Amino acid sequence: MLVPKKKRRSGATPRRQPSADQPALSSAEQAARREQQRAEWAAQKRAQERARRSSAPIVWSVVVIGSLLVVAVLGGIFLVGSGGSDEASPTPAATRDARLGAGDIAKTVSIDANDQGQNVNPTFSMPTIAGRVGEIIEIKVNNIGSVAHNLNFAGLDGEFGTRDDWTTTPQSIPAGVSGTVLVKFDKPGTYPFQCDFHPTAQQGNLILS
Ligand SMILES: [Cu+2]
Repeated sequence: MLVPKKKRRSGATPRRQPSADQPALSSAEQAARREQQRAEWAAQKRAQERARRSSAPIVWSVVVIGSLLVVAVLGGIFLVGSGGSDEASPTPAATRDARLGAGDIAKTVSIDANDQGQNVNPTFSMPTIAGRVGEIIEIKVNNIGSVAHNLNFAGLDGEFGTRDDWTTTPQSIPAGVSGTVLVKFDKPGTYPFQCDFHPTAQQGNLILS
């Protein structure tokens, strides 16, 4: 059987070209050879098709994994850019209040905010803090409870929720996380603080002499 040339798959070239010094083949031999070649091309095409199909899921997996990696990397950059992950810094750095002036921290006090693990009886472990007038006091608030807490000073006006409050960073400390607030008062006195989420139960005083 003769296969017209134009019906052959474009781009496919016979593997064996008869060379000039080979004896001429009979038409039956030529036909047999063409038939064999055609079968080879068909087999080749099927093999390519199989390879393409079996590699498609792999290609998609690579694309999906690659996309996830890009998202993860960008997420990491975003976290670092927005102040670092919890691992890097359990206590986020507070923006320094201009009222603190240029002085150094004179004293650091650590307080636990607790709620018995059940949002019950919210307390500060140390409701009374003593200090000196004019010194910068750093108060670290460790939330060992089950819900968000914070620590907020009423400030010079003695009222909570006003502009002269001194509040932890973050303003809402999630369970298991620590926050920090720096305070400085230039007059002796008793300065009340509270947790804004439990203002009637969770209170304390800073007493400056
Ligand atoms: Cu609280």
